[in-house]
Amino acid sequence: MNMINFINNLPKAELHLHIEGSLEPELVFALAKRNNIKLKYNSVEQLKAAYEFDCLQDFLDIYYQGASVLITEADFYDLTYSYLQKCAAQNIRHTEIMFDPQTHTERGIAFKTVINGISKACIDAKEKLNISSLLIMSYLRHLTEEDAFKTLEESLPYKHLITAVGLDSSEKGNPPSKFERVFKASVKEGYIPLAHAGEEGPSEYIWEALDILNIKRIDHGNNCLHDKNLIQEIIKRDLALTVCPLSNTALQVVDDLKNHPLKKMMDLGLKVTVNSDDPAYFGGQLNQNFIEIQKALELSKRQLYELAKNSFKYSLLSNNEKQIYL
Ligand code: ES4
Ligand code: ZN
Repeated sequence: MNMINFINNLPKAELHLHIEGSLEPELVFALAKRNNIKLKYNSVEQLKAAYEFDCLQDFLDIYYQGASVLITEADFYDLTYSYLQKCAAQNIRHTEIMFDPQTHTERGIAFKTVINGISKACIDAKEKLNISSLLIMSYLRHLTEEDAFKTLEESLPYKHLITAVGLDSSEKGNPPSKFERVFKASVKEGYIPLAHAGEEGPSEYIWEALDILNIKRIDHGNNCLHDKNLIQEIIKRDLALTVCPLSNTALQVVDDLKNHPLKKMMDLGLKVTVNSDDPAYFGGQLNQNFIEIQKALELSKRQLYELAKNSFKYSLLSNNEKQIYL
């Protein structure tokens, strides 16, 4: 079987996906029309032309703008169901979806509107597409800890729908230690702690995410490679890295896929998964990430299988649920 078919047929889980980052330009325009919102861009092509980024902040500015067309529960439902349909077409069997409530509550959209739309789409996708989903509520790290506490409070009536908390947005200058107390409170409520760390931020931020937030999985984690002791600690704790190849080149975290550290990470004994991060902005869904990184690094079928297996092994599913796939 050729590589592309092999990748397409591999059963996979996606563990690092921002639902707002799956918002395709076509849907931006459709929702703007439905909600009578005037966009700065005249066409899908014009909007797509703005997707050129020098760094994470460049991208975030456009990403928050894009999300402003999401108003009603139906908008969040359509966004999420459309992502899950794409999952079905790629043989993605399980997904752990991040959402940024503050991106919406800051604009006056109720927490309930966001969570109900997203979770109803997940329930329908389980029934109609046989894809399971878990939700990760991500705090925006450029906002204050107090703001994150407010979000935690708002989430409590919907606790049964949320598995984990995450930490995303502008990393530099916003270290994990800023969120020590809100993560402690989140864990007390039963949420599993996760965080973006070491995407643009230094290895010290990964140490903080481990030692202060006690995270159970590392989103990105690229910059652990500068610190041998940190690598050993991540291996010792058996924490997986959710690596996002096309995100890394789009945001210039890595200059070229041929220089991507994914294979080096695997060779060092780190547990790696492949993910799309914000597929509508970074040029490819999950399978495209697999296809391009396979080609750039000449990954073997055994390595691809390992990556796909890790995606289930390091998911937040219960051991019983995981057994179906391992
Ligand atoms: C993100 Cl790629 C990335 N990094 C940090 N925060 C984010 N939010 C959405 N995508
Ligand atoms: Zn991310």
